[in-house]
Amino acid sequence: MTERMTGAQSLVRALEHMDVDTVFGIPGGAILPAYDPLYDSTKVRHVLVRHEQGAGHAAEGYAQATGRVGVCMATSGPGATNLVTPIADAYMDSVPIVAITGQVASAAIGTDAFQEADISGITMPITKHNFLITDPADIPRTIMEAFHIASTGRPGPVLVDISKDALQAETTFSWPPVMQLPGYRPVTRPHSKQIREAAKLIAEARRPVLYVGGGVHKAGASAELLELAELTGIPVVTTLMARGTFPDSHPQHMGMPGMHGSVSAVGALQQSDLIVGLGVRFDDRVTGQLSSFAPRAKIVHADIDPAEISKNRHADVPIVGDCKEVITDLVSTIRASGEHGDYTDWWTALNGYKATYPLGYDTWEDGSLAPQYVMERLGAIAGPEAYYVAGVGQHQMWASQFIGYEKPGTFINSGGLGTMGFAVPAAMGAKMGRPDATVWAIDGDGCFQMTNQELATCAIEGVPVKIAVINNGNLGMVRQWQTLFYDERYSNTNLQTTRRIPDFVKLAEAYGCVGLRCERPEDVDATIEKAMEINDVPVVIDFVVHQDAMVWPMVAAGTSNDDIKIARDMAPKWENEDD
Ligand SMILES: Cc1ncc(C[n+]2csc(CCOP(=O)(O)OP(=O)(O)O)c2C)c(N)n1
Ligand SMILES: [Mg+2]
Repeated sequence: MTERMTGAQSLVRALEHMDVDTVFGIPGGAILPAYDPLYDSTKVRHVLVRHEQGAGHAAEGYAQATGRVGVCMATSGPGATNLVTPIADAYMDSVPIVAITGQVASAAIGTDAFQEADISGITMPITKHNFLITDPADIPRTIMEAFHIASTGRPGPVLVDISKDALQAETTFSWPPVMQLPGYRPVTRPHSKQIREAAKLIAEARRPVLYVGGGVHKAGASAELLELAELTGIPVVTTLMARGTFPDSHPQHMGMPGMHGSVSAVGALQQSDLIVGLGVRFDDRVTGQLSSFAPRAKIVHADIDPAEISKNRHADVPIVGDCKEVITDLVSTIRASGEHGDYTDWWTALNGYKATYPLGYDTWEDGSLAPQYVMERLGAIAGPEAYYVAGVGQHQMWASQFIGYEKPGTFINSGGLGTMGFAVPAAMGAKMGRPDATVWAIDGDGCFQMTNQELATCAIEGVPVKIAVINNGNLGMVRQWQTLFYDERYSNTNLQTTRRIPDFVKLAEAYGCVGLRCERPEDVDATIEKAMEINDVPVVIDFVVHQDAMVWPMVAAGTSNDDIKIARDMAPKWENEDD
């Protein structure tokens, strides 16, 4: 049935048909026609944020916690450009979001009209796809296409920019529209010959590793991964984007690889003779210096995006496909062959690394708080069912290392872009997507000062997130690099939060949240427990920690993984050095 309505009404109707329940945004002139019918929608809840960057990260948090498409909305010009950072963030981490922006009237496009910015041009390299609509008849079909593109194949952000006159004009609406995407056909079924090749290499290998990335959870394949790991007995490493996809407590788990990975995970990759990469991209933060990465390893690389395969490291066996199908096929092929590799010596070496180089940290004699201890207690008290959403910096790495993840998707962070300010709005989006779950943001004092205004949104909209600010008074991760590589010359990294500017407890209270402070190890449990008991308003804990805590292990940027340090000037002793 076709109905007459405005383009704006057809936009809202299309969102309702796509089962959108939450949109994060801020109105303005060009998008205003869309906000009028939105006012009447009983299905779509619009959440008025305080900054469009918050809308974008909230959409990402919502998407990552639910597996559904997150939606954000902004006006033209500055509203749209404020979405650029979260769009780039979603692109780097393959997060399915749809960003809807108003554009100046079609006749004014290209004239430097008031609040005009070419947002489709600006976001061309950071969106999976984007659209500029000037004909209202295109709105329903384009919305359906945008959701389809964002959520299928390798997920990612899609922008839909709609000119104001297209929103205002009369059009006809009918549902469902017919999508017109003839060139878009993501390959999900892996090639059986490639699967057999991979199974053969696995049986022949002596030192194999399953290198697991964000793509495995995105494919919903953590159960299949567990089956593959236990069937073959191969050790598993989980990247920053895959923490929780394989349980941390599992004896086959070696930890996180990369710049701040564990010795066992980094060593496993470096010394392997076969890396089975699943939904990974051989990112520089994992490989270190590429030319010396895992020099003796053959590579099986499975990914849904063919552009990832052999991008950084040549794949001996490339497999294009959805990780769930790839892993399922690998399991059945290996099972049918009945062949098993012998990894006994390999496990002896790896268990040695695990026992000799566990993750550890310094405690402080002056009685001040070690940030890593805060993470350990938070993980223990909030438990594996909670969601943990990190900012970017030292606290992010400690959150990855010391909380302990058992469930897929429970650690949400900005991996690829490394966006300070991600945590508070992303935690808000995660909590709105999973209202029954406990959602903890773990933020730095620097990051928190970039997007904490969304605490107002949380308090007013009734989104009781919990925020642990790891307050070391500094842009700690940058300060760590200055300690190690710039002769302790601390240029512009001291935020002077020790002067309580701002006072995070008062700031929380000003935003209608509960503010707590914790400065000593003996108060950590009681403070976290108090926060766990408050479920009607957001809670912020100011954890004042020692400013000199460092993230270890570390592979210095651009150096070889073989040169990983477990503390300043302290390197592990590798098994093969004796060979
Ligand atoms: C938007 C943005 N600007 C700058 C950086 C560079 N950067 C990376 S970590 C970091 C320090 C973060 O400080 P804080 O939030 O206090 O976290 P800490 O490292 O102290 O735990 C900076 C400035 C970044 N990642 N993102
Ligand atoms: Mg800091």
